Amino acid sequence: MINQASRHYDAIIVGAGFSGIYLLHKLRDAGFNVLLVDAASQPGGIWYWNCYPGARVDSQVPLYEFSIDEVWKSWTWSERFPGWEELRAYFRHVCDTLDLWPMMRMGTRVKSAHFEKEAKRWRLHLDDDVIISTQFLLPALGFASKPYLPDFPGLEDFKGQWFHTARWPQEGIDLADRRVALIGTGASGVQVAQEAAKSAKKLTLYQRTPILALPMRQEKLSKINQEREKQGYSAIFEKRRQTSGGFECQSLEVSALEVDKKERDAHFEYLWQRGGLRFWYHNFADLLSNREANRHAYNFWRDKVRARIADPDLAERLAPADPPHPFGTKRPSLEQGYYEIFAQDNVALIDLRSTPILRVKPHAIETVDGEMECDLIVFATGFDAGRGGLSDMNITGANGLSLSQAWKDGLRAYLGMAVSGFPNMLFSYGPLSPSGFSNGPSSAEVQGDWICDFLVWMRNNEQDLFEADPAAEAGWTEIVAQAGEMTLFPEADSWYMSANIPDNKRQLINFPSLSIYAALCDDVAEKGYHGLAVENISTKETT
Ligand code: NA7
Repeated sequence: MINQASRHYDAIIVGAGFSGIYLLHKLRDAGFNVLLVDAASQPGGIWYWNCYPGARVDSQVPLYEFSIDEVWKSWTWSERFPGWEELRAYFRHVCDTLDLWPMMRMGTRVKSAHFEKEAKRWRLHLDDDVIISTQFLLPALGFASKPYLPDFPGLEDFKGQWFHTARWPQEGIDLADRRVALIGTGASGVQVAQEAAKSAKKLTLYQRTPILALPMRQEKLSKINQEREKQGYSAIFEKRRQTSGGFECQSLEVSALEVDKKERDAHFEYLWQRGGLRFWYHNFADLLSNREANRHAYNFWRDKVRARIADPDLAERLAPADPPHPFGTKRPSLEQGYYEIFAQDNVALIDLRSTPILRVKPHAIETVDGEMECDLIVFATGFDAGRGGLSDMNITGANGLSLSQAWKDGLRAYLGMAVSGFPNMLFSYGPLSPSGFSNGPSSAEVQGDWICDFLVWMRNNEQDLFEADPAAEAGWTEIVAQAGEMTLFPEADSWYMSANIPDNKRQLINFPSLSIYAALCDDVAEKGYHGLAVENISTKETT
């Protein structure tokens, strides 16, 4: 039985990760009647779904947290790069501290959302058959909410267990003494591999493209040291909004080609020793735009990694003489002893470029070289990034067109937030914004502040309907494409290019700089939110 709309809200947020929680906090404080809905039973976004062994964040403390004073002042991390359990606990702390629970409806999936043209409001059908409505719809699904499962023939007949890393059972899976087949070597694959190698009877890692992984340099954090470091937090939080990646610093202004080898290697070495993603975001100015500069970085990385691998064949597969793609155009991951696991007797690497998978058999994976038995298959094969989760929400706009249909020829969105034909909808952390390229909380706060300011502006100006202007939307989509052309990103078959999903249109799905993005959004706001047509429904005045 369907319960008709029992509640109408000013705004409904979908998603309880960083972007959704931040929006909830901001909009509640701004006086909006707001509800947050999430399919997960606990907040945390990807840290709810990605609870596989070893799952942890690749941004170091204090970058990967909210800049909200009462939250960070009352929270202490135990590790420099926290794991999923601690991240989940952090989200509970955020909701407790900000008293957000009463506005959260967890464990509820939005089955569909459609814009009612007459009533000029969004109606949401929830999976418990409740229907709710809202003036503003704010999907905040993250870029990685729809896992990608390649279509390997025979999987349905597999007699063991199989899981995607992003749909790991909440009760956990013991890897000890299992014969684990792991497909994929992105950030998730590396983390699972490191854990599985410790206890699995056999770990077979199926690699299509070698990951260009960087040393994490994990550290335990003491409360007392952290309290001392907190004196610098406000400055770091301010700074991270002003950098291209949302980190505490960004690329140097100097080209890798302007300095001699000694100086260049000294900087590479400095970044390497400091660890984390710095080799990616604090490198030379042209790391991601000049092939020669990029090659210097790759060669440095390759030689560092090869020095850790005794077997030359293995070294060539994990760190090839020539780069599989320009360094950093696929997301590097962080590793803790990843390259050493391949020397263990219980670990094997299969290179799918020379040895493709033919099919899954009831107890094995068959490649062109024969069968390798396994009783657990782990798919660390990534996501339909950016668009997948939004498409699955079955969003239908004012003209009866679904968002998937609207995007069939490619993604388009004004400022990476608003889509023409979908009035009163803004997504945070969505495609064509800096989301995938930048540190999550930094981007979530920049967009969350902007969205909240805009809705307050609408209220103050007695406007209640907005929609992206198609020309402005096309202009923004072109800006993102052009920004991409200035970089080496188009050279990789990455999820950044939407090239990891067979049928998606190849296009850069993220704006490549958070600081420039924030400045452009601020400019739009200062000029009266141009590019967004606004309307007062009662008086029908349009600006
Ligand atoms: P990623 O980074 O998208 O990695 C997916 C991995 O799966 C990658 O190694 C892919 O190889 C591999 N893959 C994908 N499809 C296949 C098929 N059909 N056969 C074999 N291998 C395949 O996902 P993650 O979950 O690791 O990380 C997602 C993001 O989370 C990450 O970028 C960070 O921002 C955090 P490929 O490279 O395409 O050859």
